[in-house]
Amino acid sequence: MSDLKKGIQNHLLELQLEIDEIFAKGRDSVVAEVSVGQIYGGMRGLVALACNTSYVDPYSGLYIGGYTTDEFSDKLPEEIFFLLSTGKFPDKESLVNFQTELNKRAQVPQYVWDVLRSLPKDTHPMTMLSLGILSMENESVFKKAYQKGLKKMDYWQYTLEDAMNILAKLPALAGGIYRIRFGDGQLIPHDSGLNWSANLAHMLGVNDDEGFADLMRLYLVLHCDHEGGNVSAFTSRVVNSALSDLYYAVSAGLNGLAGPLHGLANQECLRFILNIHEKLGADPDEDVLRTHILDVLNSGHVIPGYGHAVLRVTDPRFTAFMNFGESNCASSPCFKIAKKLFSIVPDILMHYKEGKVANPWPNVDAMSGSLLHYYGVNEFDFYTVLFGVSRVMGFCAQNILAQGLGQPIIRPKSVTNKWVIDRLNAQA
Ligand code: NMX
Ligand code: MLT
Repeated sequence: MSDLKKGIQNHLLELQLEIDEIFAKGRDSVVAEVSVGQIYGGMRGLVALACNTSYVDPYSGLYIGGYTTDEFSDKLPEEIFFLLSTGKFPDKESLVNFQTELNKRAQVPQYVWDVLRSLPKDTHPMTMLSLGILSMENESVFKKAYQKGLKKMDYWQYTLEDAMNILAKLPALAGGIYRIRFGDGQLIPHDSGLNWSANLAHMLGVNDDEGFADLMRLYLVLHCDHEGGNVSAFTSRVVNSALSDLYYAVSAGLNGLAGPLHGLANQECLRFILNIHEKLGADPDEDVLRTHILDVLNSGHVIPGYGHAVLRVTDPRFTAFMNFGESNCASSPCFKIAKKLFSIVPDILMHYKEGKVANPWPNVDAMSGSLLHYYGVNEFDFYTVLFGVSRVMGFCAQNILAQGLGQPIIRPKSVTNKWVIDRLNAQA
């Protein structure tokens, strides 16, 4: 058994003991309530899920296995996947074994390229990523084992196999999508001597700079997971809870990530910055920039990269990207505009329409595009694919743990307006 699998098995035992203890203390105890506002307001703040891969604190941001964003941001994505799914970082040998296993499975089947090449030339790269993964669904080892008769307690092991096969292929898939969609269509072969993120940097074929490989590493680390309730992870979990295999679940999660209020915000951010650059120049006057932002708000648009459903402070993932920019591309025009926006936008949003914006601070998407642009990834339609490659780690870890803990199909109760009115009348 691999160290990763052993690690997950041990983690599942620990988590199961905690759940046993929780249930012994009171399976029927009420720990949270739901308000009418939450029923109609996207369930914001409603506590209704358990997720043990990561946790988002409104005031200090993302934690993985108890580590703050600051504490894990210098790691490799492979180490982060280990942490998400086992609760611990791998030792050196376990890491190398895991990387070797990923390298063995990295080859993307030819039919995937045939599918992707047959799409209209202007297909969005997120459609290509989602479809590329979905097109491999027939390879699911979970599905095959389930059809033969799989015990519930073994679901997670086959889900892990699917996860390994999907994760291993992601750098080649994303690199290939970039080259088909924006380049000459020539694929760059996977290099078994490189790690997961370095391979992605290599297969994009944009830039040989070490700084770019390090940005890819950081990018794939910072976007990996954001607890269980974000649109993409929740979607992926709901789909997998019906025992649709991981190919269906990952593809579904990516379809949610492709929305402008979620992962697509990163491409919208760079579009926003480039637009400022074009209209107002590389170093816009603060008052002019302020007026521009108010114009955008008053025309009914959101400021991409600002706000969050859970966070109430600057996203520490934004800070990690900003620190990277300070060290690597402080004088780049896009980075400078992104920084200037950070000094202006929160104050505007804080006071906009009597403070209706719950969180005026930047999220992960406000800075990442400027860094990619500096290294020559100028096609911002591609940015969410990079977010997606990373977030698949979270989808996989969340679904493996949920399967291992025997979690049931997700099916909350919805109600009609009449039900709510009757309930309120009964309370009056
Ligand atoms: N610009 C303008 N208005 C905003 C913004 C913003 N950045 N953020 C929130 N609002 C508005 C929001 O549209 C809503 O208005 P209305 O009542 O007219 O519908 C009001 O403020 C209250 O919304 P909140 O409770 O603050 O935010 P909510 O939890 O509903 O949504 C986001 C969270 C992230 C969807 C929202 O802040 C947003 O649309 N931000 C811009 C898009 C973005 O950056 N998304 C990326 C999120 C991170 N990610 O990568 O997934
Ligand atoms: C994420 O990383 O998923 C985003 O910050 C959105 C969220 O957490 O809701």
